[in-house]
Amino acid sequence: MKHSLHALLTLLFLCSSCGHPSDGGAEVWRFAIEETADSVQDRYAQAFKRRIEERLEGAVEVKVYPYGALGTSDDLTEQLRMGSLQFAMASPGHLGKSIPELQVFLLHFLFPDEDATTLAAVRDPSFRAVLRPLFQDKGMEMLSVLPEGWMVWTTQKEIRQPQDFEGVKIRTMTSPLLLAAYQAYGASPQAMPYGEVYSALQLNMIDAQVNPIFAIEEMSFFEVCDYLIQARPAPFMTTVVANRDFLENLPPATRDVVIEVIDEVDLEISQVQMDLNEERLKRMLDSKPELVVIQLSEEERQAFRRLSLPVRDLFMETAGDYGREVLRVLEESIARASTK
Ligand code: 6CS
Repeated sequence: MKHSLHALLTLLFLCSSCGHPSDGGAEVWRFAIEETADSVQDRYAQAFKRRIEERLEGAVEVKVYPYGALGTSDDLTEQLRMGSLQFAMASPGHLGKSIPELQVFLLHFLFPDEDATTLAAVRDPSFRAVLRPLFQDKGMEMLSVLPEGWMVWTTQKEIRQPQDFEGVKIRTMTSPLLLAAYQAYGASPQAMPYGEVYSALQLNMIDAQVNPIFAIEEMSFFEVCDYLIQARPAPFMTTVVANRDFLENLPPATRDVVIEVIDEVDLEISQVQMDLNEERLKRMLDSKPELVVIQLSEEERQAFRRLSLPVRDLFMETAGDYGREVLRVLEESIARASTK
């Protein structure tokens, strides 16, 4: 209800011309991201903007809205569905509340260690095909799936085994499966929007949170923690989405340009993402050398992996037959990608 009101007010505020030029100037396409300037999502959206504007020769201007400008991730999804945004990033960590099958991306120890294999699996046409109807049913078109780097725990204490999580209040994104994932380790997870995490850590309302390295730096979470724990439970994933009616109603040649540009940006972004994560880790350690970085050993990871397996059953229960199919196709895509 609160989100609907927020979306409606934003729609009225933004949508005086709903993307169409009123003065013969460029048509405006609005692209909202769930992260701040110079994040992985921002680099993606800026590359999309540059190429679209160039390719469509000034007929279109892409406006990129960073996190906070238009509300939380849930607000962005709602605005996209209502048509006040044409493009947005929508992460399964939040979108899984309304599309439970997407929580497949949140399962721990499902994706392989090799980034290239994960990338090939999420690009596999059969996996994309099984995901697409889930978005279409909600008025969206899924254009891409994007890994943004391994999830890292930021904590106040050393965590090497599940018992160390006992009593730790860890913030997760808002999809319910994430609560189950951390409850399985014995932690006390709490879901909240991205924008509230820093102050919750600062005020000791939570002790820990989980995000990829670049995000820990961009949101300054490292300032309010002592440890970065690299257990590689799952990569952070997002999806790039468009309003379905908007995309369907584009002239075919323009729609082809959008698809071409998405393919091109997809190819560039994996290296950008890896570089950003590496660079931001250095930056954090330069500004806070006492930060302790711990890489769990394979044996230590196995203890978490064992506890994570029953959460797959919970996923299958809550995501139903179609969710089981999504998991099956993803596992096949991972297996295919691993043999390449
Ligand atoms: O933790 C979150 O809520 C957010 N984390 C990242 C890296 N991107 C967007 C998402 O909303």
